[in-house]
Amino acid sequence: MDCESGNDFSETGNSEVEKFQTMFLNKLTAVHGVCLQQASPWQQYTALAAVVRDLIGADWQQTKQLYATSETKQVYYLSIEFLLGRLLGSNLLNLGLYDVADKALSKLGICINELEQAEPDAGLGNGGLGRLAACYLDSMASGSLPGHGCGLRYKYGLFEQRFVEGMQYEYPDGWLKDGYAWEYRRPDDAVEVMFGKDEIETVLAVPYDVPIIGYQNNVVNTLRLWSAEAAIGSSACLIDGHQDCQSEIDNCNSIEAITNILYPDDSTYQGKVLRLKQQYLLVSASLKSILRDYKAQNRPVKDLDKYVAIHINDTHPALAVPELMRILLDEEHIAWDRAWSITINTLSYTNHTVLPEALEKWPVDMFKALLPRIYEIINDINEHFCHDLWLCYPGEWDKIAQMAVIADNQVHMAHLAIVGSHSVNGVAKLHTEILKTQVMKNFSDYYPIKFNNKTNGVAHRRWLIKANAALAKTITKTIGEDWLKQPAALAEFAKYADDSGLQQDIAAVKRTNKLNLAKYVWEKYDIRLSVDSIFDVQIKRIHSYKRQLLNALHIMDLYNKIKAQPNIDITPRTFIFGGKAAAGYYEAKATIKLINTIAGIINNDKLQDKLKVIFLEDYNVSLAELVIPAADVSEQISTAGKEASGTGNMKLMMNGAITIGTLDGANIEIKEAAGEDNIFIFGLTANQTTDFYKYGGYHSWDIYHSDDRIKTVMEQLVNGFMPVPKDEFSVFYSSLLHENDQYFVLKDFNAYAEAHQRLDNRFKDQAAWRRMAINNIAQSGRFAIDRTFAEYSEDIWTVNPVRPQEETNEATLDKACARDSRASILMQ
Ligand code: 26Q
Repeated sequence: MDCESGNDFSETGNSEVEKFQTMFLNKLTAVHGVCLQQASPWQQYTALAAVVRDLIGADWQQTKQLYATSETKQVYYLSIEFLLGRLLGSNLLNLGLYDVADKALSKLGICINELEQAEPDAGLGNGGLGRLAACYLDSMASGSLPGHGCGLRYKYGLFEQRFVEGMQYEYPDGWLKDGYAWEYRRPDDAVEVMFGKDEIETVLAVPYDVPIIGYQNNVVNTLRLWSAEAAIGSSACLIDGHQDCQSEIDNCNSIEAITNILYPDDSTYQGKVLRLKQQYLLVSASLKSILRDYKAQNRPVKDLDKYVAIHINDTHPALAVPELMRILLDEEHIAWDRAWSITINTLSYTNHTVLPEALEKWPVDMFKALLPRIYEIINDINEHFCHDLWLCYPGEWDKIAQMAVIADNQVHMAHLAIVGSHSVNGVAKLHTEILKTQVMKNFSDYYPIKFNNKTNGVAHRRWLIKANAALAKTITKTIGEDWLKQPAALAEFAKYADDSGLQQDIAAVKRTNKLNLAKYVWEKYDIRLSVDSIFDVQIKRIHSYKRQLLNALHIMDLYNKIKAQPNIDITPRTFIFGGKAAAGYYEAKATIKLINTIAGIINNDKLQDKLKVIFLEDYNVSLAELVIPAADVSEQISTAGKEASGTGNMKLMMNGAITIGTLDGANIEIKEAAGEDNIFIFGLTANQTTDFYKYGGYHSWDIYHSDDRIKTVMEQLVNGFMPVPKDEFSVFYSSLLHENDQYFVLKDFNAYAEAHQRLDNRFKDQAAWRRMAINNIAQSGRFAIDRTFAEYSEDIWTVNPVRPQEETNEATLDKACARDSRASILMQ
C-alpha cells in the first residue's frame, strides 16, 4: 500500500480545516502506527477522538482550576444511571468544530458519520431517568455551571436486544471491550469503601473521568464514574499462604462484580444485595471524593452546605443521607443537630415515579448485615423524625407509621430521601401535584415548602442541532442564531407558521429524514417503507402503563377495517416501535412478540401499501437520533396519572412531530404550549382514572360485550388468527378481561381510534399539518433542558455560573497543533 508520510504541521496552511486534518493524520500514526490508507474505521474513529481529547485538555485543566479557586458553590449530580449514547459528534458540535472536522475528513475521502458510528453507545441507563441525567450534564457544562456528575462505570451497559421469531432475547452489552475513548482512569483518586461488620470488606473504588464539554464556551466539566476493584494489599486480596490463590482470585472477582452490570429494570423494585452494594459504592465513593476536594479548598466542614449542593436522582443514591451523616458524626465529630442541618441543606431529591411497585424498600435484615453503621444512623434519623412527628400529630399512630423511615421491617428509601433533603421535586406539573396530593400527601402537609415542581427538559443541542442538522439550519435561516444558545427564542419561529416557503422547507427536511430512516430499515430488515406514509412512532421502554398494547390493538382494528373495505380512504401509515422490555417482565415481552407478529401479518398482506408495521431492534440513544427526526406522529398514550413526565414526547415535539396523547405527565404542558389545535388529545384524565381505582365503576367485560370492533380484536388474540402457539397471547386476554384492565386500554380504545381519525383527516391538509409542525417546534423551547436547569440552579441549588475566559476555535487549534508539533519534535 502506498502511504504518504504524516503531514508536518509546519507545511500546513492556516485554515482550521487544514490544521484539523494535520492533527488527525498525525494521530493516526501516533496512536495506531498506521497511515490513512491502512486505517480501519475504528482506528480512524479513535484517532479523531484523540484529536478531540487534545483539543479539550487545556480547557479541562482551566475549568478545574477555576472551580478549585472560585467562591461559587459546586453541584454534584448523583445518579445510578447516565445514558450518554455516543459522544464524538456531540463533543465536536459543542467544541464548535463539527463542520471543520466534517470538511477535513471529507477532503480525505472519509465520511464523518461513518466514524461516528464506530463509537459504541455508552448505555449506562435504562431509559428516561438515565437519559435525563446525561442531558443535565450537557446543560450544566453549557451553562458554565460548576456541575459534576457522579455515577458507576458498569462493565456491561443495558443489554443488547435481539429478536428471534419476534421474541426478545438479551445479550450482554460489552461496550468497553475495545477500550473507551472518552474515559480517563484516575487511580490516584481511588477511595476505599467499607462493607460489613465482623468481616469488613474493603472495596477500592477507582474513578474514571469523562469530560463533559459545554456548548462553545470553553467549559469542560467532569462525569466521574466509579469502578469497583479489589484493594491490592488489603486482606481481601492478599495471598498469605493460608488460602489458596484461586480463592483469592474468586474474592477479587466477587468485589469487581459490584460494578459489572447495570440492573436492566426500570420500574419494578427488586431487593438484591448487589444492588444495595452498588448504591452504597456510588454514594460512599462520591461523598469521599467530594469532601476531599472540598477540604483541599481549606474550608471548614461545617460550611459544606454553603459551597456544595448534592442532588439525588431518584432514591437510588438516597444513602447519601446516612452516609453524609456518618462522615460528619464519626469522622468530623460534629454533633447530631449540626450534622443533620448540614446534611439537609446540602441534599436535594428528585422523584421520578408514582408506581408503587417501583418504590424502593430494603429489608432491614439485609441492610443491617451489609451496612451496620449506616443502618444505625438511619435508625437514629427515624427516631428523631418520629419524635418530631409525635409532637406535631400526638396520638396519630397510623399517620406516623405511614411516614416512618423504617416500618414493617423495611427501610423506605423515598421517606429517607424526603426527610434528609431540603427540596423534593416532581418532574412535571401533574406528577408533582399527584405527589403532593396523593402519593406523598402526608409529607407534603408536614413539609409544604420542600415540595416543588421542575418539569423535565431535553438537550436541544443533541436532539435538535445535532440529530436534525437540516431542521436546525432551516430554523436559523428563518429566525437567526439566537435560539442556539437561548432555546426560548425558538418562539419566533411561530411567526412563520403560515409561510408557505417555510412550510415546504420543513416538509423537505422531514422527507429527507424519513428517507434516512427508510434506508436503515431497508438495509437492516429488507422492508421497504414509503416516505409518503405517515411515520407514526412509539419509542420507549415497554411497560403496561405506557400502553404499547393499545397501539397494537388499534393497528389490528385498522387492519380489520382495510380488509373489510379495501378501498377505504385512509392515509398510508407506517407504525414504528422501539424499546426494550425488562428481562423478567413477562407481559412486556409478550407485547413485543405481539407487535412483531402483527407486523408479520400486515407486512405480508397486500393492502395497497396502506399499512406497515416495524419494531426496530435494540432501541438506544443513537437509534433515537435517527428515528426522532423522521417522525410525523409521536405516540404518548400512557394511562393518565402514571407517566411521571416523559421526555421522548419533548424530543419528538422539538423535531416537528405531532403528539397523539393522553393528559398525562408533560403531555399536559405540551398541550398548553403548542395549543389545543396542534395536538391530538384523547382518553380518561388522571382524576377519572384515580376515581375508578378508588370507587370502582369500570368493568372491562361490559365494553368487550358491547363493542364489536373491540371484541373482534380481542378474539383475534386467542382464536388462532395469529400464527403462534395457542396460549401465546392469552396473557392479554387475562389482563384486559379477567383482571379488569388496570390500565384502561379498552376503556380508552374508542377515544384513541377517534383521535387517530382526526389526525388522519388533518394530515390530508398538508398546509395545516406543516403549520402544526412549525408551531410545535416553535413552542418546544420551554422543554429545552436549559430552562429546567436554570430553575434547579435558582430554586434548589442556589448556584451561579462561573465563566472561564473564552477562546476562539482558531486559537484552540493553534495551541493544540503547537503542542502536537512540539511533541513530535521531542519524539524525533
Ligand atoms: C430501582 C430499584 C431496583 C431496580 C431498578 C430500579 C430502577 C431503575 C431505573 C427504577 C427506576 C428506574 C428508572 C425510572 C425512569 O426512567 N423513570 C422515568 O424518568 C423520566 C425522567 O424524569 C420520566 O420522564 C419518566 O416519566 C419516568 O418514567
